[in-house]
Amino acid sequence: MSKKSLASLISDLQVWVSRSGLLHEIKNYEVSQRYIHMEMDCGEKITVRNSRNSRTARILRLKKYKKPCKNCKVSDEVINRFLQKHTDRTDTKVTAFSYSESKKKKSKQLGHKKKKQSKVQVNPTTESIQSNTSVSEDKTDNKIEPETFTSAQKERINELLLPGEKIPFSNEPSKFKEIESELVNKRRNDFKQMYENDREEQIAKLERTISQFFVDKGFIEIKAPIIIDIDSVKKMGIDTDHKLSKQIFYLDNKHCLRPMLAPGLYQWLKNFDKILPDPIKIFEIGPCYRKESEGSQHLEEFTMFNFCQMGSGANRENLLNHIDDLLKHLNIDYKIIDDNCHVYGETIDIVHGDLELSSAVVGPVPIDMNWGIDKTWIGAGLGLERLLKVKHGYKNIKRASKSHSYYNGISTNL
Ligand code: ATP
Ligand code: 9VF
Ligand code: MG
Repeated sequence: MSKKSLASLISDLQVWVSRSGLLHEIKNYEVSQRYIHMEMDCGEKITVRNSRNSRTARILRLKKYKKPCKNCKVSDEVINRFLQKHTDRTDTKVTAFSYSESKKKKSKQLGHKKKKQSKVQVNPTTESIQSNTSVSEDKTDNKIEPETFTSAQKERINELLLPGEKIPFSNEPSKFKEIESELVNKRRNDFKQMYENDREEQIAKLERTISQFFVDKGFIEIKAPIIIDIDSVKKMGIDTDHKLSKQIFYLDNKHCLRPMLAPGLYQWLKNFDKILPDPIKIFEIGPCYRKESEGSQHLEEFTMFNFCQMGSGANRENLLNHIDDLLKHLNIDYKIIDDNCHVYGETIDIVHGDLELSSAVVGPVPIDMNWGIDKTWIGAGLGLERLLKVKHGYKNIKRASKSHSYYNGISTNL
């Protein structure tokens, strides 16, 4: 018997249990691809992962709560329905680092969530990023009439358009060549302008911005090898027979490309612990590699920023403050979702819409032992291409990737 999805539990029960055990009545809720946004009768708003393995789903199935929320004025009828309604309780194995419904459908391996309860905060001071308007690179939401252009022509126009840019001229089939040549000219012009005025590559520039910001915050920058020992992946709890090891690029029987920065950071924490004063604050920005099957949000080669602080000040509040400082500095709006993953257990995920920007952790965690680390720590990993996707409103993360097809989000096929 399979477990009910969280969305159907919520639809059946119309209640939610907070971390402190308060039973809330749901006023309204909205299900998006990966998250469920809920508003309680008391006014509290929360976003949780839409996963049948989340803390919320588990608690709803187990029907555990301490007391009803006074401000929700939960009726006896609602409480009785909650207590009496049958819900499935078959245990499901969670095998990857993180896990989500959408990932499961696409048989994703190294996404890794077994979800947990959530508390949402919206950064109120930053402005939302405008996404594309009438014509975009996403074939599904542009205004190019399907019968007007062939799919190859549509693809070509979308490739040449910038996010939010409107198609020039009319969209009659006879005009395709004209439109294409107009767009090619515009893009060539953009490149000339960039060469004249700017000359900075967006991933490199973002790396410099983040690096400077964290150096100024007292973190020391490190660079660790990209080719790593398979043993160090094992020390992260990922064995070769582990499902998520399928996402790792193995080079030979001893080495692989790093899928994350943590192994290098653990090593540096250990080294610096004998040398530097408390707290040890370090970070790295660099390439990571994962075999991925998903399209618009995943790259197989991407750039991770991971900071961590070990010793004093290693608490949730400081962790969230560091992330908030950075995302405010980058002017990126976000929400916080409490989550769960296989490498670290509980995580705090930072999301923009349905896109995960970061997973953050408050240590210690059991795998610390494998690295000889026995102090408290906080840390978070953020993907630079995902930050660029949000910042520039790219529909597909490929525009932000290291590639020969786009430079700073502009097609080079001109
Ligand atoms: P997702 O669930 O979206 O697959 P994840 O939870 O597997 O991501 P983490 O291991 O938490 O990712 O990595 C930290 C951050 O690195 C993510 O929040 C994301 O910003 C970025 N990241 C991870 N995998 C990729 C990828 N394949 N392409 C681009 N960025 C990625
Ligand atoms: C949290 C995301 C264990 C003290 C050396 C640093 C962290 C970040 C998780 C990342 C990962 N971990 N992609 O570790 O900061 O490792 O999966 Si440390
Ligand atoms: Mg994550």
